[in-house]
Amino acid sequence: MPMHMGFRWYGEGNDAIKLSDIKQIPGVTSIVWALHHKMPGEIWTEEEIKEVMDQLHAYGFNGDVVESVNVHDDIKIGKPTRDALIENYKQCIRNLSKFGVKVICYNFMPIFDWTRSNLFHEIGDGSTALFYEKGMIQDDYNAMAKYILDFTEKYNMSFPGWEPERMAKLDQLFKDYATVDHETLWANLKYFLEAIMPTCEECDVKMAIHMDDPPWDIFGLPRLLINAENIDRFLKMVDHPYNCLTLCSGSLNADPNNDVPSIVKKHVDRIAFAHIRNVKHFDNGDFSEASHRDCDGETQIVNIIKAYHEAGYEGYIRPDHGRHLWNEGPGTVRPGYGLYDRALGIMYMLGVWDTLDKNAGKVTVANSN
Ligand code: CS2
Ligand code: MN
Repeated sequence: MPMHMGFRWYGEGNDAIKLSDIKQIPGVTSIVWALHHKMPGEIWTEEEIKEVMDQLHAYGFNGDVVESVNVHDDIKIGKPTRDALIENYKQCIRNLSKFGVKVICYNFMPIFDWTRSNLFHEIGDGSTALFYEKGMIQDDYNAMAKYILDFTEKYNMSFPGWEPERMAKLDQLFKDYATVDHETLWANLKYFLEAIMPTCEECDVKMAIHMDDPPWDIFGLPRLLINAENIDRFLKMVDHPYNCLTLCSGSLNADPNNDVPSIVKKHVDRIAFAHIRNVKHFDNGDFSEASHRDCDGETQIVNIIKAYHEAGYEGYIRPDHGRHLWNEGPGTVRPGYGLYDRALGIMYMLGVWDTLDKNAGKVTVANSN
């Protein structure tokens, strides 16, 4: 079985992109989805899950991968309330498995998900991309949250991990995390995973942790999934076949010392989900997201695809953030999640993949959805 090509979709009424648009991108079999209106800790009901699955199936897509079932802060902090929240998480796993879900992507970053200082940075050819200006993301977490929330409010959308309800309690959240250092966070992650692994095994659902983005501490908050050494530690800490990775090339390569192809080679059996994103670095530590073309960034996109191909990867793969092209801009596109650049990224990846198939004497079979 070859790898499965996926495309992230935010759902009916929550994404300007239609399933019928995605259907026209060659090779896509899997829609990566979520119930974006759910707060961390809430149970996803069977009815709600079925509704989305039916929409996906109507276009011949599978909904095997969910991104994300977000983990409640109390679990990350290790509050006494965590056990009840973990029970809810297990119930989500059970409910999702009833509709064929195989992989849950999640992250264990304190408070914030991916963090950028500019959502529409001009990169010089008329397109825009997510940008990280190091100097802007230092001490003032309120200013950064305000930048994101002003945007989401103005354009009437919400970003996963940046829920206004949580952001309204930002100072309290920072107080709650004050005692959570790296070792505490590792221990709380272990506690969470050990509690849910039996359910994952029973339900045949892999938990695939996303890399931290950017892969270093921000605003004094600890981050764990940041380099090869910590990935090794994570996989050994809970050495279970259902404890897997979402290996996000762009998140990791925001630190140019991270060599993603070597991590693919070492851990391919534990990579349930691959995110492919390219990053361009500047000497002062700033970085911009870039097209998937290898030479437009330093992430080694071709070597990454090659590493997956050589290892006979059979998991799920998707283009991660793309640039905004051809009239995609504030108000018409979800930052990082436009239609065109991600579609171009898929064609680039499949171009490399199919060439490798040919070189290896394999016949590439068109995906029958
Ligand atoms: C995603 C992450 O947009 C992105 O960068 O790859 O936000 C990812 O969905 C979460 O961290 C997973 O919980
Ligand atoms: Mn990613």
